[in-house]
Amino acid sequence: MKKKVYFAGSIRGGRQDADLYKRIIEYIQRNHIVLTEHVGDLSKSKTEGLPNQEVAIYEQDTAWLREADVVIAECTTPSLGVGYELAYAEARGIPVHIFYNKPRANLSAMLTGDKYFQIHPYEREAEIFSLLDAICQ
Ligand code: 6K6
Repeated sequence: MKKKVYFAGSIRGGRQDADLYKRIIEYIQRNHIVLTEHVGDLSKSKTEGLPNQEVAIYEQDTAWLREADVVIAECTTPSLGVGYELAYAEARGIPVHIFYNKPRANLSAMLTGDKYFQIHPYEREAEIFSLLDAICQ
């Protein structure tokens, strides 16, 4: 069955991994629905120019989180917004999978120490895709 996936990745925290986010999103989209396509491609954002854009972003993203079957986060680039989303998902019992590039990132103990989160350190990008196959069956 198609899953609704909330993909979380850094926006204001820094866009150095944006191309990786795009590849992950496109991979998931082969069989499932990604609610947050704009995280991989900022030109796909639909909140641009709305009055109270920041409030609109918060309202839309938290509504999508409540709707999601699973949250998949790429956390190599630290992001306050992603950290907030992970805690929001945990509070609502939504499964959360966190990926990070082990040689590049020193993930926060607030994530690695929280047994709720399923954490996947990786060294090569290909590892992400085989794990995604198992998560999004
Ligand atoms: C314009 C173009 C693309 O995005 C925009 C407007 N900004 C956002 N739109 C939608 N979601 C956002 C936006 N800014 C942050 N988020 C959410 O927080 C995303 O779901 C990301 O997973 C996360 C990133 O947080 P920051 O703190 O790195 O910005």
